Amino acid sequence: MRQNGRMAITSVRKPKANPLDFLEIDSRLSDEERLIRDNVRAYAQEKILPRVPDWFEQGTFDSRGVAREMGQLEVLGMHLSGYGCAGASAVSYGLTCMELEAVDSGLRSLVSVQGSLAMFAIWQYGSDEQKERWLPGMASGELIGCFGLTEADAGSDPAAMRTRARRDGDDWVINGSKLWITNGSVADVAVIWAQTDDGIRGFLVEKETPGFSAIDIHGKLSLRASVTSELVLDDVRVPAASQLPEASSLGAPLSCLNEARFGIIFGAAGAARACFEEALSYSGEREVFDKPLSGFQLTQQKFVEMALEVNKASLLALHLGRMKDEGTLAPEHVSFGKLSNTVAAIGVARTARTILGANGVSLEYPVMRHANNLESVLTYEGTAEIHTLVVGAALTGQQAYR
Ligand code: TGC
Ligand code: FAD
Repeated sequence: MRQNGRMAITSVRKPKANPLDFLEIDSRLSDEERLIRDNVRAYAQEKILPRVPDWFEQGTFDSRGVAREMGQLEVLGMHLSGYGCAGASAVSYGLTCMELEAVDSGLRSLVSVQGSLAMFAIWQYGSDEQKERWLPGMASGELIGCFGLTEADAGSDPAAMRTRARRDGDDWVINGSKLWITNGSVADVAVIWAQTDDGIRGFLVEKETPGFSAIDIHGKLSLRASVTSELVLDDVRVPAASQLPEASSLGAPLSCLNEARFGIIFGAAGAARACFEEALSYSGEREVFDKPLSGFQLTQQKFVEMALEVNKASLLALHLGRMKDEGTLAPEHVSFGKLSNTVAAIGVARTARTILGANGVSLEYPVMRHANNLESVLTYEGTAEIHTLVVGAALTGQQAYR
């Protein structure tokens, strides 16, 4: 029926499904998990999100202040037990990463590197003295850590690292450099992985140690609200007690990566959800050709495709989280999740961006910021190609990355 030359909008059946939780994944969470998730969501959305666009535009980040806030929220190393850590479940930690990355990947990065890389390395491979010295302060956010594995010529292949530690009496002397290190210049302690005569070992290097310096990397078009640095180690002398005693091969840093990659599985789903929700809200208000953008078939197809990806990513994250809590999660499962969810998230972010038209390229909306961030997320913690090869090896029994 036409009214005033326009087609009247006929009544539509009120949908039963909640567009923001289509598959009712929330109902699969425990009350405690929901409570933790809701607390983190409220804090991140109300207190952190308003500051992110400025940081992103300036290419700065209040690492010290945000670390303290995250410490107060009890999310730093929250999946670890003792030493001031919250001892939460893997799912609760994952949901936390989801909410942090729904705000910005840089925020989740700070928490991942602190809790899953630096703190986990000390918690899993450190001496009692090292744990007492560092973990409580890192859990509270008073102390910041970074994780130095990547080098200019050894990214996907960390076994090729050139940084070397040689024994000299009761000390170790470390020479080399690390590149692309999150939290590098703000860290009080750097976990440095280096070759020794006995293979790869880990060392805790304090910020003020002579010969150690950190130089920030500028000009990033991604993760702009995150500090990324080069670390230089020029005859850095550390006592024997700075070595992580339980780390005896490349397997040690790679096991830390499992922890951080796990957080990214949830985090990427959070970034995707944020883009989907922004586009959904925008398209309901934006009128084109005399009706809401959301009423066009082409737009709806985009929403359906995004909803499939966001829901599948969230389900996958939850499934892998449950496996981790049960103790059945293997590294290849983590690779499967990191690969699947980062690829899905970047696709959702790009599609959501198209729905916002020109506004989509503006920092006033979060979508292109997420899309740009996700380029780093696709690359760090093992590139999409490396995780493809890990899953490929698990499927075929043949390693193809060498
Ligand atoms: P390969 O010979 O396969 O293994 C060496 C030893 O490590 C063990 N291993 C693992 N252990 C635990 N977890 C894993 N995921 C493991 N993968 C391998 C393996 O069993 C072996 O143990 P052992 O006892 O026999 O010595 O090692 P490879 O040199 O052939 O390399 C394998 C490959 C390519 C999969 C690995 O090098 C890799 O994962 N490369 C990607 C590197 C990467 O992800 N770098 C990330 C740097 S940190 C970062 O990006 C932080 S960004 C964080 C943020 O800001 O959020
Ligand atoms: P390369 O290894 O040179 O890879 C280049 C391309 O070659 C990629 O597409 C890769 O997938 C492909 N490739 C590599 N090997 C193969 C193969 N066998 N077969 C087919 N294709 C292959 N590192 C840290 O240690 N600590 C940090 O805190 C940290 N933070 C980071 C923060 C940011 C913002 C970024 C961007 C990176 C960070 N990284 C960090 C480094 C990150 O882990 C590496 O960039 C990543 O592992 C890839 O290494 P690369 O950049 O040297 O790429």
